[in-house]
Amino acid sequence: MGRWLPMPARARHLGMRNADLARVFRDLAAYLEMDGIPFKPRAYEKAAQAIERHDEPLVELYRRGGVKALRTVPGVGASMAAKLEELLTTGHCAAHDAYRRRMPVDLQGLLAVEGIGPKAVKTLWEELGIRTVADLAAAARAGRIRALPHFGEKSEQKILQGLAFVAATSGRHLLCDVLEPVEALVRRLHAVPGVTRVVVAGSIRRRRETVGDADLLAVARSPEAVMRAFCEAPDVATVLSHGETRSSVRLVTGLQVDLRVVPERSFGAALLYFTGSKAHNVVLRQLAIKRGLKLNEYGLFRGSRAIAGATEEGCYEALGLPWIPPELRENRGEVEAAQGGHLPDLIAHGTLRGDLQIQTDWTDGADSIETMARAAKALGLEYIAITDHTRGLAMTGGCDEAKLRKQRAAIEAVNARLGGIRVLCGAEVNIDRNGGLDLDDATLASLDFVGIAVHSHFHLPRAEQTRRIVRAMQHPHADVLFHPTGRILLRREAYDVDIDAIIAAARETGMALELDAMPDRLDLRDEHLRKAVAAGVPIVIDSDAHAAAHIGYGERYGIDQARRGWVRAADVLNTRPLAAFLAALRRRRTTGPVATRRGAGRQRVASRPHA
Ligand code: DGT
Ligand code: CA
Ligand code: CA
Ligand code: ZN
Repeated sequence: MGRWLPMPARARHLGMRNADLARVFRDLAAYLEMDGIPFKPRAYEKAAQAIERHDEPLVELYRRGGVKALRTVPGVGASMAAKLEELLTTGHCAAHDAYRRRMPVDLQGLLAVEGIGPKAVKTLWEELGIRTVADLAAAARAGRIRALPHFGEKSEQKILQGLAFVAATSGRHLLCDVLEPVEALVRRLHAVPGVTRVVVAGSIRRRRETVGDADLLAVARSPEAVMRAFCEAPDVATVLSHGETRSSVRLVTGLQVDLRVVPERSFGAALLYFTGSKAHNVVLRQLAIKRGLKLNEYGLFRGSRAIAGATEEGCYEALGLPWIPPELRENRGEVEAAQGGHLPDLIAHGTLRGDLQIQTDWTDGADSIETMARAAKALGLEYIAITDHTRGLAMTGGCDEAKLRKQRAAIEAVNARLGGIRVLCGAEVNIDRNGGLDLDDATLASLDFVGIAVHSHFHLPRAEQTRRIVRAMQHPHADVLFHPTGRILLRREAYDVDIDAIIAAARETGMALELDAMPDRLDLRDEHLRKAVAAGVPIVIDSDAHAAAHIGYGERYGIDQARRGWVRAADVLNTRPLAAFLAALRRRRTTGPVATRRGAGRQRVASRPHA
């Protein structure tokens, strides 16, 4: 339901995605408006919307039916279809390129500022040479905009307000959306002769869930050649600055990318500096000062002599520290832990053995039980749990008791057909408004694995929401709380819930908490994970897959997020082999009433090393 889905792999490799095509059309609409051409701007704007909303990638549509098929998209006329064909076959559009040469400004960036329309962009460019949002901010602050024709003190004020809003609310991207274009850029730069290193630093290297901009570092014999290749890369929409050792561009996706070329002897210091976080850097610099040293992006210096700088390890070592994993570099106690020799042994990629939240075509998933099982097996997983929705979620065709009995038979048939992976019977049981579950106890008891989740009444007051969820967690047949926060990144806030109370309840009841690895969800922020693990609460990392292509999310995004939360493999139930996993589930450990077993599960889970 409205989940983030990746582009089908086929379309991605064949060139422009619908979003890219729509962006070019939006640019054209703005350029046409600047030229004062009537009607056409609206037509291009409307076509851009239709292209963006079109379910099938236009590249597929074009391959099936050529230009004629493109004209079936609402609002796309003959000349637009010709432009789409040009874009799909060459990656360029001559008309668009000509406009961009005439007015090389960060068009979409500027238009995103409230109060700036295409005509204003044109005037700002022609009168003041404004190309970027940063140029605009500088001009507005200097009071240069009020002097322009058709502008005034009031519009300057409005622009300043618009800029403040843009700075505060937008401009961040999901990590999952930036990884691929950034990696493509890295590969391109690697291919430039004389380039010995290209790496990603900044928040991407720290694997933050959202990213402001991308920071690349390179070591190269000829910095000019790298800079040229960077600024001329096919994904680049606008060159924001082009210098000898530093350039910035905006990609067609709107992501800003900064590239710096550094000398080999400074590479480690530069990587350390530009990986950040800023707060981590500040602590390291203070440590250096205490030792009579100076740390900056060029190296670690005693007086004018560099004592480290070529490698990150060397810099840390000279500061008396072991190397600290980038995911921990947020100044949340990692430097102290490093000094004390107790950095966590972070969960590694490739350690998950099972995936525990999987929806199928029995409810709102796209694929069959068998397809999901085969996909999981292909990725090397040992077990999965099918957790379709329950009847409380009527719009998904949620399962009732009878449907779950039928599904068990279907799962057993798949297990009989398919060796090498075990499919468990589970459910994502709906928590009702009062904390009750929508399946009877006998059915819950018959399942191998029970996740419970809130899917409605997101806006209850905090105390009520917390009480409701805690009550559901006390149900003796529940193993894990799915969607502990319900947030959707950059779109929907978490429910107002007392996460400390949820963690305390998990600790008391022996429940596990889910790290949902769907990359626009990641229920459980880094700090939540850290608190949960510190409390001895077991974690489950799962993909929340609604299609076979999602099964890898636990490995890709879940582990990254877990590492940011100081999670070790032993803290995660599904790093265990099947038998140990099943034995560690709350249902297997809880013989009597939950209340008499307080804390027992916690100790076993926390103290037992990863099998
Ligand atoms: P983002 O882009 O908002 O997701 O976050 P970052 O961490 O990538 O931040 P960014 O791109 O502004 O800068 C990259 C790194 O460069 C940052 O993590 C630390 C370093 N850095 C930037 N400005 C400063 C600064 O003024 N002082 C120090 N110590 N480090 C800085
Ligand atoms: Ca950055
Ligand atoms: Ca940056
Ligand atoms: Zn679903």
